[in-house]
Amino acid sequence: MADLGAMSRLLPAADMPDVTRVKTLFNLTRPGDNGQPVLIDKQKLPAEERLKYDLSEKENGFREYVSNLIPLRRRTPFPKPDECQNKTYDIEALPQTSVVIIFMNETWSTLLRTVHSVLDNTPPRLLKEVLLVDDASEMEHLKTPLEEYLADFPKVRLIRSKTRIGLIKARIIGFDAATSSTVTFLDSHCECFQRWLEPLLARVATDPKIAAVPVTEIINSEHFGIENANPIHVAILTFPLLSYDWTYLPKREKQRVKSLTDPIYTPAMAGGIFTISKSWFERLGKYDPELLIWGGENTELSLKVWMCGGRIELIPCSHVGHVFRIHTNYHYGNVNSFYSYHRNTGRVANVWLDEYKKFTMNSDGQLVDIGDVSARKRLRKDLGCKSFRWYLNNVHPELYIVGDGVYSGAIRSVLQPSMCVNARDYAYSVALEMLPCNEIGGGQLWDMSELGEIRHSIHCMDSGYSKEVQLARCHGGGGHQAFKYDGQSLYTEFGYCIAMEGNVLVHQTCDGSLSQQWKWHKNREQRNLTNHI
Ligand code: LR7
Ligand code: MN
Repeated sequence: MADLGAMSRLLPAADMPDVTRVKTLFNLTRPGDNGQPVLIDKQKLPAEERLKYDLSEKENGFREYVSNLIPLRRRTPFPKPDECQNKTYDIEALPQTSVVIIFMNETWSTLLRTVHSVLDNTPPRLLKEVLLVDDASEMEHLKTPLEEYLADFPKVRLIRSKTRIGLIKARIIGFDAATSSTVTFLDSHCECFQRWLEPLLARVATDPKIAAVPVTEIINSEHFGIENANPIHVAILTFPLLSYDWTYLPKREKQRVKSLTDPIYTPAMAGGIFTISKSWFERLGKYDPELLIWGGENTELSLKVWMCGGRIELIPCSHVGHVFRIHTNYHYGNVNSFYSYHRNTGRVANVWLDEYKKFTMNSDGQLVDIGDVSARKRLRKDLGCKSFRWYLNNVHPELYIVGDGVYSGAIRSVLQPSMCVNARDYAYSVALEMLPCNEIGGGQLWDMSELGEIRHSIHCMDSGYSKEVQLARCHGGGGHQAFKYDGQSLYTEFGYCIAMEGNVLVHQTCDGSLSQQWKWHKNREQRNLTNHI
């Protein structure tokens, strides 16, 4: 558990950088303007400043010292791709939104920069209110100083939770207090780009069952530069943790969209930043209120939006920056992060995954108790939602479920049947090796995915590096990571056979020899990847 004493320190005065001094020292005129990084050579800082500099990362998981050098109001970039410049929106015709920002022990500058970036980059007509929900923070600056600061901003309302309730319930409180027809959620360390909201509202106005997600850009945790990345990445689900990962645009979406600015159908979302119709979120049962501090709610929402008749769209012309912390700065109250995460995802798996729940970590409460999910199951039934298999076939055909590959398990040599392909240490840039079969899985559990990848978790066999077959991060793009298995030979898209040579895996011209033959368990048929919603 984190050190509470350190976190409830008095801010901002004591730990604030000597801004004028540092600005002069590094010749900074408008630090961070337009999302530019603020580069500080720590060695050139006076000793007492260096101390604050060092401490600020330890306490927050990001360099608060640098954040404090940047004005609370800074300009943010105009989103890429450049085609977004030509888009126009009829402000009078769009619905209003209530922006809900939940926070717990957030630093002064990151929280207020979030608020100002909303106020500065949103047409006033579209912004009904900004609801700040304080999840029982302890830091002093979030008490009276925050109230005094916000008094100047009539659209901003502060709601306090007396007890620590976690981010999911905090969001529900903000949602319930919202008075407009759409609600937009943000984390407490975000910065909205110019014209971020209009494209989101335009989609929700078109179809209220669309949950509209902006492109998440990285605000660097060291120098606070904001990326303006292009091309964009979409979120996909990951098993067995029921989390998400970022990946390139799936091929079928590349084919479906007509322009770079078209909404992209995305099977999942990171969870913290999106716009949704108030009545649709309400009908979907908001979030499971039994979810604890952190995690799982993003998967719950991703699945139920799709399975219950809606759609998640990633909107290329809407961008929001988010500070990705290096480590968490908050404690979990009377639970811990392990308990919270696995209880939450265990509940989600039991309600939404049907027969696929067995491929997740806490499907039967084997790690931590998941409580009673009957009310959430009833909700799903009442809403008449589709099955997880439907989601798999129609929304997320490329989803890789560990243990559920077309072929799955150990890949055993026919030449030496006691030897199996092994992904020891998941090391990249070295040849994959053969080791005695361990019969338990671990580094010897391989799945062939729908895309023909030979996967071990997020790692894939890759034939693009050398004569030896190596392991690389899966990229989902086929090519050197696509293979075929005919029940005997394992070969690349380019026609080379995978062979055992000594104790490593190599590519060879196929000749039918025993060293090129493998045993691998067939688990199921290939899915039909063509029938997309
Ligand atoms: O007990 C808590 N109470 C809170 O109010 C714990 C956190 N919070 C607040 C916190 O101040 C922040 O505003 O909740 C928000 C999210 O907490 P973070 O910033 O510690 O989480 P994260 O950014 O690491 O986590 C991502 O996954 C979470 C899973 O539950 C939530 O869905 C977060 O909203 C989500 N963040 C995003 O989607 C931001 C963009 C991409 C990323 C990461
Ligand atoms: Mn966050």
